[in-house]
Amino acid sequence: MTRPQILMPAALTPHVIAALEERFTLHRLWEQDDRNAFLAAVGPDIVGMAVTTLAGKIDASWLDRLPALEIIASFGVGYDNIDADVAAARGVLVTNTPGVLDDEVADLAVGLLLATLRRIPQADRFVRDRRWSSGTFPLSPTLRGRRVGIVGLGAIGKTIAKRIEAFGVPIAYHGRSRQDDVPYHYFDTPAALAAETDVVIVIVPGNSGTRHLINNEVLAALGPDGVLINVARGGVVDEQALVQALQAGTIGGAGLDVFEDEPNVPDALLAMENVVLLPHIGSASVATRAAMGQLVVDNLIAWFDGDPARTPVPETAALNRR
Ligand code: NAP
Ligand code: 8YV
Repeated sequence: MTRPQILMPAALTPHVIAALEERFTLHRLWEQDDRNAFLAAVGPDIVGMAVTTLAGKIDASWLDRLPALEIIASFGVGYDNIDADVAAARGVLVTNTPGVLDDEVADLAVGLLLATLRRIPQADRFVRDRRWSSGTFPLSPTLRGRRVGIVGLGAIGKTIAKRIEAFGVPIAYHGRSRQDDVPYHYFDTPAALAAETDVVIVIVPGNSGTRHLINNEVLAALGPDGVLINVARGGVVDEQALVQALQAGTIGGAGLDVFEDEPNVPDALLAMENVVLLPHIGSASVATRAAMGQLVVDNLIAWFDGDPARTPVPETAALNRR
């Protein structure tokens, strides 16, 4: 029996590569000197792709070169790296890695919130720079007495909310629709949520509907003591407006795991003391990345074994029949 041919544009983890090589013929595009020539040669035989969200957009121009493609298995829950509507129109199933990273990303979001409010990285720099012997570290803002707003009360948003509950502060949320089965107050716009809270945590998907959802108006509503935490996608926040709001003191601080043009971070943010900046590490523990990789492998194996894939994205779920 011929082995299904899988294209990997950019390297996933060694475990994923090894597991896929056991079952499939794996083409490592990133190792090719002439990628166009390589794709022209193997493209017609490719039936599956294993992709990471960090390897550029998989759009119509890719699908044009892969006429036999059946499935794109993506490493990450957010799949803004794939044009899922185009894939659906061409009968290509797309899978992502939901669920297995909820706890890890929620832990990171809460850590980033505390680090931002209590200025933990700044305090660490204070000790390392041997400034402690010349004075005490300035007093920080606090989570005490605050109200926390979550923009995007989905799988990860709810997992964050559970953790915030333990801190004993009130929680509210915004999404496109009210959820009847949650105990948190609902606001129908991000600005209304920001006006009634002192911390806004953003955890929605990145797409055209959420682009710059957090804009000037929302930042102004958050107010001078307000803190923005973004663990979603850089494009969900208008980064220029955020820089201006931080510079003008319109908001008090920000904790950012994601940026509009990763890995490029605006110089203005690097120069600020009231921000904490992370290199998109929400899910980046050894264990969680392994679980995500395994789900990529499981989706491809299930599909080519003739079973439904494990975690299809909604746009292509109707294609998940065998
Ligand atoms: P999810 O379960 O699908 O939840 C998404 C939530 O966003 C839903 O509650 C949805 O509620 C809300 N939403 C969607 N579109 C919206 C809009 N236009 N306006 C307002 N709310 C909207 O997704 P998840 O698993 O929690 O993941 C969320 C996102 O987090 C991912 O897509 C990814 O971009 C990001 N993420 C980042 C990291 C990291 O490393 N920093 C790691 C994992 C995930 P409604 O349908 O009611 O609007
Ligand atoms: C990963 C993520 O950093 O799952 C997501 O949507 O943003 C993160 O878990 C990313 O997928 C790595 O490629």
